[in-house]
Amino acid sequence: MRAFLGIVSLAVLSACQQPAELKADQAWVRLPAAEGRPGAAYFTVHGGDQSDTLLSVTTPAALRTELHESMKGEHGMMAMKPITDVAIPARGSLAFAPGGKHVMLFDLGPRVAAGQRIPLKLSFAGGKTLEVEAMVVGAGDAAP
Ligand SMILES: [Cu+2]
Repeated sequence: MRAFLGIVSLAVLSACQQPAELKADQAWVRLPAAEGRPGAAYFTVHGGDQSDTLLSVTTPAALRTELHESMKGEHGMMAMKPITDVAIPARGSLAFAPGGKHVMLFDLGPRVAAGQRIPLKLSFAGGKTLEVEAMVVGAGDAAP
């Protein structure tokens, strides 16, 4: 009986202490409607056991990137502004999605096309970097 209880409490303990790992998924990139305009990258970050801060997202497919947030500006027009130091809550998740936070991809390489996958590198204040493959979709295509 004691052995049985021991096993049960061990199982409960390990369920509570399951470590959460910082990771990112559901990454995709929308190409610009016109050549020379920036594209946009979206993804979801899942926090680890400790909160962290997303500092930058880069890709070899674009010369320059910026973290942005879209919001309703004056007269109901959508506007966007650069953001820095995006907080990722411990064990929480944060989505970069159309109409909200996104990564602007400036000077996309001319060979980047719909249907491809391009790597995104996410850098965090805690020192960790994550690389995810982003599905590339055309300007008018639905989110994958
Ligand atoms: Cu933007």
